[in-house]
Amino acid sequence: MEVSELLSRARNWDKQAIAKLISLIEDGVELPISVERRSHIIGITGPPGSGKSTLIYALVRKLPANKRIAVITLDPSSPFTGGSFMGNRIRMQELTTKPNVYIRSMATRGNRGGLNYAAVASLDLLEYAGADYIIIETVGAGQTDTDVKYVADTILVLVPPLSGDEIQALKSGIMEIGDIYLVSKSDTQASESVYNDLMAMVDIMREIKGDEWKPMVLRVSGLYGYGVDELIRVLDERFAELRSRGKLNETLKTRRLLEWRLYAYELLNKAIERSKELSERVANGELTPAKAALALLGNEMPRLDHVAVAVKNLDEAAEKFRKLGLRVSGPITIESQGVRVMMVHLGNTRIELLEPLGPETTVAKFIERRGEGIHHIALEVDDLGKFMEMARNAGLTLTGEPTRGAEGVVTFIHPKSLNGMLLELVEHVRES
Ligand SMILES: Nc1nc2c(ncn2[C@@H]2O[C@H](COP(=O)(O)OP(=O)(O)O)[C@@H](O)[C@H]2O)c(=O)[nH]1
Ligand SMILES: [Mg+2]
Repeated sequence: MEVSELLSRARNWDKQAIAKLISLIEDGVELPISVERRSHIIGITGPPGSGKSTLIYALVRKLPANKRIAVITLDPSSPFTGGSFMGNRIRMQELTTKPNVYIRSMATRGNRGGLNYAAVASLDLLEYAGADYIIIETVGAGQTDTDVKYVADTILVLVPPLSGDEIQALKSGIMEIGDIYLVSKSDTQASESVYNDLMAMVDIMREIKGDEWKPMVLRVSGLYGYGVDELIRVLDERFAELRSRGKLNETLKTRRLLEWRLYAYELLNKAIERSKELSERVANGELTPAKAALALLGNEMPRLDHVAVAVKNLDEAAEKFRKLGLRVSGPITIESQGVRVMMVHLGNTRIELLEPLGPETTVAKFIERRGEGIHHIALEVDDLGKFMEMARNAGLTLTGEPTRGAEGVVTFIHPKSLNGMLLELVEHVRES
């Protein structure tokens, strides 16, 4: 089935279509979706065994049957999908047969933050499919597992009955990110002191963080359903408020950024795995780790920095490239070289458009002599001094000492000494 057909089915909450599309996302396919915020995205985090899955079960059962509910669990031991062998697993799996409930367990692939690219990209799809609630279960095990804050409108942190020391340990990481702290397993005796501890913690944090930060502390028992109605009421109220204050789109921005970052991580990881030759050269000490990292990103030196084209009318030329769907930046004027410049951005290099500032400039004379066309090509080198020395040793003529350009230091190799090619050498100034 075509992606477009699947998408229109997903729009009607066809769970099979949603499942297929998420599998495509997991294969790295980017779906043509533009997101409009509509779902309350609720992150549920807490240490393993704190009762997250059980609470989700209780929540989903109590949410109205006319609401579309999606659950994404990044918990490898999720009882919803058969990952664990606990007694109530069968009962919990029954949720998946409800037509309004879609549950998906996803691999974390060892990524930081518990979330991976596919999980984040799936939010776009689920929102497009009209989910009213999207619940994400992440295993909050430490400081780095907090990416969920970039996608969730509301974060629930579950704190099970713990000793004082254990609570101290929790505070260092996930205790910072909660919107609502839930004392889980509140059917047990030990939960009372946790409640008091959390209230005290929230008071202290509020003093530090100011009034903007007003987390709540509630008691719940997923197992017996205590406090779940109250939690739903609080969640719905909060969502209405976030929506009316325009906060949903702020989360969308941080979500896009996270999705981008996670996709890049995955590409990078794959590239590292594939780069047998590079890794050998690093291991042997042939290539420094830093240079190899640049090479991995397609920035092995020297690289083609740009191809420069002399044009009579810069704006007209730029317009043609824009019409080809390319991004054009500039113009900037470089008096010392007598040109006005725009850059056309390509994958890993650029086309530089040069318009002469006046009839006496070298570019004007070039156009007069040879017409419009390729004027020079530019190589980026990582050590200009060293490269110039190699050029001199090779008998090539440099046009002069390096000068400061817009992006770094540059010099040229004269075309008479290099088969008619004017070769610019540039060393970019990189932020260190
Ligand atoms: N007494 C009690 N036990 C609970 C409650 N919620 C979960 N549990 C138990 O705690 C264990 C871990 O629960 P689970 O929901 O899988 O935790 P998760 O790892 O955070 O998802 C299971 O044995 C549950 O039966 C609760 O509200 N009260
Ligand atoms: Mg769980």
